Amino acid sequence: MKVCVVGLGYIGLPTAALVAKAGHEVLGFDVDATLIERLQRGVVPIVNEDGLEDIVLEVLSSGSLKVATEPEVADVYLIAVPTPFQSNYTSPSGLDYPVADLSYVEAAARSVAPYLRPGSLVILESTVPPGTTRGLLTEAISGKGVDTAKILIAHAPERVLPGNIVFELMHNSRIVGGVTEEATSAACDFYRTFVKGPVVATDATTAELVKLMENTYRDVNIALANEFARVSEYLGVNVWQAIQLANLHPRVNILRPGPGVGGHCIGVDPYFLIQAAPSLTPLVQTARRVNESMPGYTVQLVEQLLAGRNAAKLAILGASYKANVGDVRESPALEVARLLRDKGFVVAVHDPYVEEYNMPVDEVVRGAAAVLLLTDHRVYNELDPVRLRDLMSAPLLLDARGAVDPLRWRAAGFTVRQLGVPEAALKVVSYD
Ligand code: SAJ
Repeated sequence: MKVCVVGLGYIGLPTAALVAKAGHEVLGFDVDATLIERLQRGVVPIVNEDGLEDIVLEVLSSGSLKVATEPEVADVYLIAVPTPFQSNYTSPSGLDYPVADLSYVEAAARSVAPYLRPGSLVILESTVPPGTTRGLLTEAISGKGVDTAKILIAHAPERVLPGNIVFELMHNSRIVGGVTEEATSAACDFYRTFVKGPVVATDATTAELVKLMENTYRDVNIALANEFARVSEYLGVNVWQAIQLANLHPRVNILRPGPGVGGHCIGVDPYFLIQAAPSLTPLVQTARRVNESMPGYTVQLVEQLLAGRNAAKLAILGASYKANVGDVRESPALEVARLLRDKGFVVAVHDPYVEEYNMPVDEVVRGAAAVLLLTDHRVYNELDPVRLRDLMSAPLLLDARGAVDPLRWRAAGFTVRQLGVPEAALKVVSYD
């Protein structure tokens, strides 16, 4: 089949490459001319995704994937554009929460509309509020004069985990929901040509809700872990140990506390559910508030650790939103950096996965009064606390991910503060 993938970002590009590798003729379309030009030169902008660069380069050089700044006539259109939220929105009912910005979805639908023919299949992969595929997407197409009764329109939310995209794109199950049964069945047949996991049929609105339920489930559970961290500190208990013990129960799996929830999905998608049913989502709203409070709470821990010391420079290890990826969107680490700068600190940031922050750790840590481990990249396991201590103006460590062995750092002379571990415990075991 001829497939046109609209939007060549974190999802669109890997999907376009895999669809091409499965034997389809693929055109990747993106409005970003610089991106298209870079791809044409063989530059793959997504890093640290196993196998991705090889597959993209292979299908680009074989010609089964072409990229352009204009769409073309195709049998299948796959829309994978961003759906961020509009911040600072106050709803007519007075509730203050962000709502989805669907302008990219609308623009994508309008841009492919002139190329649609009776029987064309249009699949939306972007995460959207329930009702968008049947409503806004269909209306955007019909608004361009297309008879949508003759077009097959479906939603198949992407569900891959950044850091493991290629594997999950092929092996995860897919939930596919059409606006009509004919659209559902055509879209399912298409996914079965390149997905090895089960492809499950439903309707468009159910598929939209399923995706939001998945990410909201994770957000609420991370909020619970964060609440447990704060309660444990208050009660004088080590949360990491308590979670480990609770998780010995066969039906309990508590997630990990941290400095906040970042990325473009988990911290965003619950708002799409809130937007759809504001008075029915008190739990989801509270979870968002808990997770959004974590960067500020992390700053309080830093101030406690500094204990009134005259600290000018602080060093943050890890800028990306989670371990072992180079994506800084909505990163809690950068939010903590911003809050600390607002308080007058000089903040140096290190991250081996992010070009802007990829420099020797020593340079970032030199002269700092404290090291703040905010993203638990694997490489930080190899840090030598003795060497770092000699570079710093004071040997203080805040570990907001429960990632380091505090005894090893204390043995090197560090005062260690871990999120979810009370100050009292710190005083008892400290070497200084
Ligand atoms: N986090 C914690 N504690 C944890 C787990 C995560 O603080 O125990 C934090 C991370 O550090 C990060 C944020 O939450 O800042 C989100 O990370 P994540 O690994 O939970 O999720 P994402 O955003 O990388 O990917 C999610 C996935 N959804 C689910 O696991 C339900 C992925 O499958 C989706 O495809 C993706 O969102 C998406 O695109 O929607």
